Amino acid sequence: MGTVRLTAAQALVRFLAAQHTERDGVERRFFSGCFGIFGHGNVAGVGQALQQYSEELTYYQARNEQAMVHTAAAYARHKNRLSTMACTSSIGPGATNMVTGAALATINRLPVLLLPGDVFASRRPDPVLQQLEAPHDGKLSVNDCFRPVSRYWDRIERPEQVIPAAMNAMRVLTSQAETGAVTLAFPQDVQAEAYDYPEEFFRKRVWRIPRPLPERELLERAAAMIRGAQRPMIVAGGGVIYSEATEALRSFVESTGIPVGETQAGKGSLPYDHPCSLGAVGATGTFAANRVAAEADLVIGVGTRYTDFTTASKTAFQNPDVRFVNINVADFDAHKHAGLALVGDARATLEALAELLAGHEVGREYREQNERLNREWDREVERLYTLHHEPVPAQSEVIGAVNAAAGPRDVVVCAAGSMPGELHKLWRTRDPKGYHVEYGYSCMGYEIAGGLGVKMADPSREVYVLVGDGSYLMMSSEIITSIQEGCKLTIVLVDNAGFASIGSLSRSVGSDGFGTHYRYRKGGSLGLDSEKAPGAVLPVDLAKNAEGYGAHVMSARTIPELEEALAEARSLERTVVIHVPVDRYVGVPDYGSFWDVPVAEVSEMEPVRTAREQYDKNRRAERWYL
Ligand SMILES: Cc1ncc(C[n+]2csc(CCOP(=O)(O)OP(=O)(O)O)c2C)c(N)n1
Ligand SMILES: [Mg+2]
Repeated sequence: MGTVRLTAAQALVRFLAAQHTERDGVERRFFSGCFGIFGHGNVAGVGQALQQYSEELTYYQARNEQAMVHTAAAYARHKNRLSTMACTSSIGPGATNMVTGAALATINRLPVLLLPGDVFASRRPDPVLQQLEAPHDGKLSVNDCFRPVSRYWDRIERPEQVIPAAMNAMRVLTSQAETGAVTLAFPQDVQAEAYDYPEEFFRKRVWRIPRPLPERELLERAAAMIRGAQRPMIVAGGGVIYSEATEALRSFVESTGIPVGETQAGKGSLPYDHPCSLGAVGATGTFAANRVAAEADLVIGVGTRYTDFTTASKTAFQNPDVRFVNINVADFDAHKHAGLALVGDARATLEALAELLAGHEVGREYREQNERLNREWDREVERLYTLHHEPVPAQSEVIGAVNAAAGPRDVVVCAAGSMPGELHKLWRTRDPKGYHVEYGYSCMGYEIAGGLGVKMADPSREVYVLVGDGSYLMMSSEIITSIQEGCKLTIVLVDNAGFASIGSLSRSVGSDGFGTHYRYRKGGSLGLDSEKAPGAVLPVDLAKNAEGYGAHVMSARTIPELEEALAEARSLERTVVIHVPVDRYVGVPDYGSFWDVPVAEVSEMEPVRTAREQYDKNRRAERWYL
């Protein structure tokens, strides 16, 4: 085969355009486009290549490099990791802006390809604008920051290195066990250098996404453990959804009667009203799931990393004899809590287990208890949806109104603040892709950028972004991208003049909401929860801000006004922002759960000492699962 003379950047872009994945006989392109913000570190290299091959790989503009990585990660999540986007940045600040996005993608196990520009490989004009000089290390650049937050990291120092770097990038991005951010640091001189690339490099490539199965003997041991358990429960994580295992899970639990608690990434594994659904489990869990978890003698984790929110900091499972069986495509997760490790694809493994368990069912009493808990929980949701709190509503009522306005296939997107915990408990999910809360990194500022990624992944669904005022202030500029690309979002901006979440956490550690209010300084203080006459709330008008970006903006002071605005929003084509004030002090209760946040061991402040005493008591329930 012949060769073709291209720059390193042209070669990489042409390669990306030719990559595909295939699972269950369905094939699709792996890279749906490339986000980028240009500077001297990529305009003449990757930028030129994207222009030259704009028919093969669509270029998207973003406002902020961190945000574009969030958009790519959200896109990949909605596509069950079978497709994603690439992101190109200049050198220096453009590159390091992507580090947070990389961490988010890697922690959530979502594939994104990052192409930060890098300083000259030749080093001739050093130090170039924005170059970090390290007296002790000639090879170091700011892009070394990506190493711990990438699943594969490489620096392309010669044009021919594009070939092994690109192939390794694809291996990792398409591996369901390994995937995360992949960073190919791309020196600005090398991007523009030419090489005779083999034609073969650019042929269409289809990366098969397999459905591996654990050994038969391990499956049989797992089946025996399930048969022997009196009170088994399933913890459904994101792996259930990425593997498209929700139907397999449903039939597994319908035949066995085993109830299901869901993690944040796993919410939607069962519809909320399925009789085997206990809803959210763990620190932000329902009383239904948490009661069952406390007594469970066998926990079957499916596609879960068991974060501290899922295990309530290892207090959720209190049965002294509790054992774990973990179905996970990643060996690392399958072995957690000394579980029987079923390393395999969630769907294939559940199907294989179901066969081995044919005819097996949990006891009738246990099944009925769980069905009853499901109904009781839904009554609690209804209560919290209809608090009629005045003069401004509670956040749970806002969730209720948005849930009622959303169609069954529509998607709710969120990431940080008090909203994720409340959504985890209260959102009635009806579709496996209907719930998109980024809670691996819980990154303020993800919400709008992430919502954009979801909308790009599936324009047929309405996307409801629920965002707090704190998160909105951190990063809302992708509203502009959503308008530029005609990707309509319905953004519900929940305003409580600061951090309700951290405010309440602050009170629980004895700190009176210190540093969590958006208020004028008065008497030396920025506002405390107990203060009788704090400084006034800052005169920030977030609705006007959104209007300035070009969004269609509505304000709602009551739930009926919110319902009206949501109804109007459905018929609009442009991104909508609905600004709603809520009462920061009316939260959704915890239901027998704990989250380990250490309280100061010594303090001059009496409330801190009291909080520490309580903390020491609560922490006694933490255990090892060995
Ligand atoms: C980038 C980032 N910085 C800090 C935090 C810690 N944090 C979590 S929630 C929160 C406050 C969020 O405020 P807002 O969006 O208004 O939501 P609310 O707590 O009021 O519901 C903070 C500071 C975080 N999760 N992400
Ligand atoms: Mg807030």
